Amino acid sequence: MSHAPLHIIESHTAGEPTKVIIDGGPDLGTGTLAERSQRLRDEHAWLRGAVCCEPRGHEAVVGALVCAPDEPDCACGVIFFNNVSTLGMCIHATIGLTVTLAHLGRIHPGTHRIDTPVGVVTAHLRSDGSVEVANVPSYRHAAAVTVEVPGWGSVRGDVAWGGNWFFLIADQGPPVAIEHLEALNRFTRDVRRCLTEQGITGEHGMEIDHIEVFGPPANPALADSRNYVLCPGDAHDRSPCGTGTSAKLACLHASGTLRSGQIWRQSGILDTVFEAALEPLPDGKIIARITGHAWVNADSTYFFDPTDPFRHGLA
Ligand code: PYC
Repeated sequence: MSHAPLHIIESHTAGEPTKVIIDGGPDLGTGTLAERSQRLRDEHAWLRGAVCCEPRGHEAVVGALVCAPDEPDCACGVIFFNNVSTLGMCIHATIGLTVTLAHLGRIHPGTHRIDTPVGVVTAHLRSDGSVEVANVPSYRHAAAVTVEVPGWGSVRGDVAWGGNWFFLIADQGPPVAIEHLEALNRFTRDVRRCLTEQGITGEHGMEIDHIEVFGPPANPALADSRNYVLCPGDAHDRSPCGTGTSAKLACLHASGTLRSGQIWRQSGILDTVFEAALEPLPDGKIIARITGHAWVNADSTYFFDPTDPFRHGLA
């Protein structure tokens, strides 16, 4: 099958790539963003192959398909995906999307509502180019859960929702530093496999598909913590992971460690930083506000020559 060309604006947020599909994406019909996201996942796998796999992409890329919103007063709707599936929410890509829409002249500094498969988020584009995203409500689902991981022993972590499901581990496993990427990847993949095997899930049996490990920051004057985040396609997040930072804030709130409005500076494996603060909700959940920068770095047209055997990516 061949397709119309895709118009894509590329950017990175704190080192993590986003490709925003502006034109040429599949028609997903109407319905909520969650319904359309399911349709994209089940019926249009070619898009994630074309955008997030070689030869055009790679496993760390997150795609963001711009759609009509379902909720009123939204600037747009968006469905996030990576090389293996769709994502509920993605904050680095929301920051990338906001900067991309500004680059195209479609939005200006100010606050914009964006419809996503897990609910409406708001993105505040500041005149200095930074973007603050107010995420969907985040919460800690379970504290100090132990999973047995052959070769690594008993690993303890919290289970939390930040727009995706996370298992958050502190001060266990390999050191959180770029020299230990391979070991961190092995450790977190083993943990995720064992969580599934041992029936440890998010609420309502939801799969925990992101694993987040925390260690000390490189420079305590610049960050409070450094993380490594394993994403569902087995790539690690190059940014500090906005949904992972939201999950972290939910845990810090639940343990009484971070107050409303207090700034948490989360650095990622590249030592880039997201600034974050929480706002408590009456039901014990929080709204996490995550601030970061993105830079537009390419404006591309993808062609689908029917004679190209890899036009839909190397699966
Ligand atoms: O920033 O939320 C995020 C994210 C999720 C997966 C990759 N980045």
